[in-house]
Amino acid sequence: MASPVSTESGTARSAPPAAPPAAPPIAGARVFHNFIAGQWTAAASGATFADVNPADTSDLIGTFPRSGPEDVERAVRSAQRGFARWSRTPAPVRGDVLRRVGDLLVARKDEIADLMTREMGKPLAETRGDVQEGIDTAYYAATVGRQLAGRTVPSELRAKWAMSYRRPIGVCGIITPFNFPLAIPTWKMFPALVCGNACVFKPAEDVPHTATVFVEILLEAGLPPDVVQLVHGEGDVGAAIVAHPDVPVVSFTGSTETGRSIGEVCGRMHKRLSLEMGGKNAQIVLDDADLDLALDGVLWGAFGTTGQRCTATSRLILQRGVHDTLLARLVERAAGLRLGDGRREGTDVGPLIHDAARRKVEEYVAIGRAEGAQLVAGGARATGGALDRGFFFQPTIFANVRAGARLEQEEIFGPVLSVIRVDTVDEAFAVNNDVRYGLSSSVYTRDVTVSFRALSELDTGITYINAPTIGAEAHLPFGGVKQTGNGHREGGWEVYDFYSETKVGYVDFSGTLQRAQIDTYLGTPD
Ligand code: UN1
Repeated sequence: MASPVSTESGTARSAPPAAPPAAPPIAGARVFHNFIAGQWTAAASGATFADVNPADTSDLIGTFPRSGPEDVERAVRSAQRGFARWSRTPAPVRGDVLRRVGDLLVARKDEIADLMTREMGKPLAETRGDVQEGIDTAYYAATVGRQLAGRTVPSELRAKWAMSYRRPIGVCGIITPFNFPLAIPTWKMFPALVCGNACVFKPAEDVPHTATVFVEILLEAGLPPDVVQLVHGEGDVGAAIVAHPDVPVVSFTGSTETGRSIGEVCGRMHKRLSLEMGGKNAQIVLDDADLDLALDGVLWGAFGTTGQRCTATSRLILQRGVHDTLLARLVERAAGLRLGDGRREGTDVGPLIHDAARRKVEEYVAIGRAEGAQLVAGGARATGGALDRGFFFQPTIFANVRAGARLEQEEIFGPVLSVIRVDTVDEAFAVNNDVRYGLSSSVYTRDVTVSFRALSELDTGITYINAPTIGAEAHLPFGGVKQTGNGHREGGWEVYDFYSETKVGYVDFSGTLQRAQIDTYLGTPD
């Protein structure tokens, strides 16, 4: 079962409720629970699912509740109680809880990174980075508690004040993916919480352990129990949260297909919805680029996190003059990447998250071949020794990929890079833009004019100059255009607008009826 949170730390304010004992459905497995209505509890149905290490499927992390609508119902009821209390807590006090969350994440960074790598595979350097992104988000949110600004502006009438301010909204449904098991929940929940909302959190079923530890930390830091609910399970749990009439705000990161159906429900129910979805991000390398830099950038962008980032570099657009040289060097370097258990020193690339993800990558390799692209690296499962126990796949590169081909257009979410040759800057930009997604883009060049053209002409939410497509910083707005998003941004200062409702107040202290737009107008001073 989930280990009760240590309260020995000086930062602990109140001991969170301990998890109840439960009969393990799989002999010897640790049994974890939901956190609903202030208690660690099993699913109402008693059903569970197993969480396994994708680098070694014989390593069972534990079992988690396979929840259903009944559990979601209880969670929403409790979160409403939490909201009633938390929304009245002063925002600086709310921010202070998040500062303590940041302190606890700092203290437990290595431990969380280790359990996260065990659960989803990316190497320890990356899971430490994931925790760091959560720490950065916590400390940023903590200061926002003292800055949730509105505006006071002049009224057009005498003896009258006009001002805007923010109000909390209610219960937020938070649905998160496996690839950033800590960072993405923090991007959503910290702003939601500092704005005074309560959260019903449904993490991806591949990473329930990280989510459990995250909620333990929130409670240890002093978040009142009803304010956060953790409901484990599969897509039907997310669907029940999205469709619940008392969840007015939904934030989702995941596939464009799932985002579309969430959007349909939220549209019908007039809900506020933030979507972060697919990407087909390109790194463009122009003839004048620093090739060493470009090479390091594409290896990190394409094969970091085994290509399982929505910001991953899945297309490499090479100008003719550097095409052959860079491609040859890239193929050589890709072959030297060390695959393995992310918890082992020296591993560059971990496994894919599960077998279905690996099968999807295999399908795209077949599609690439059928489309006539030239496979120049990888293309098969990585096998032999310990690799046989996990979902490993070789870093894969296709050359001569045709712009417009499925391989070049569709999100694969794996270690597959498509190389497209172009003649000119204009052609490179056109190829970059000719996809339905628009999250991040990258241009390697020494030309300042082309750099600024890229910033203004590439249709993505983020453009990097001389840096890879991954690595957005937590204190800047994050999100994409076209079918990557729906216009909202996470991170930075903008996300606080999503999680708060703007209200306007007018105070008339003239003692008379003053009629706006009628009794005064510009140009008629006393
Ligand atoms: C994601 O892949 O869903 O910019 C998020 C980056 C990370 C976040 C990725 N900071 O690559």
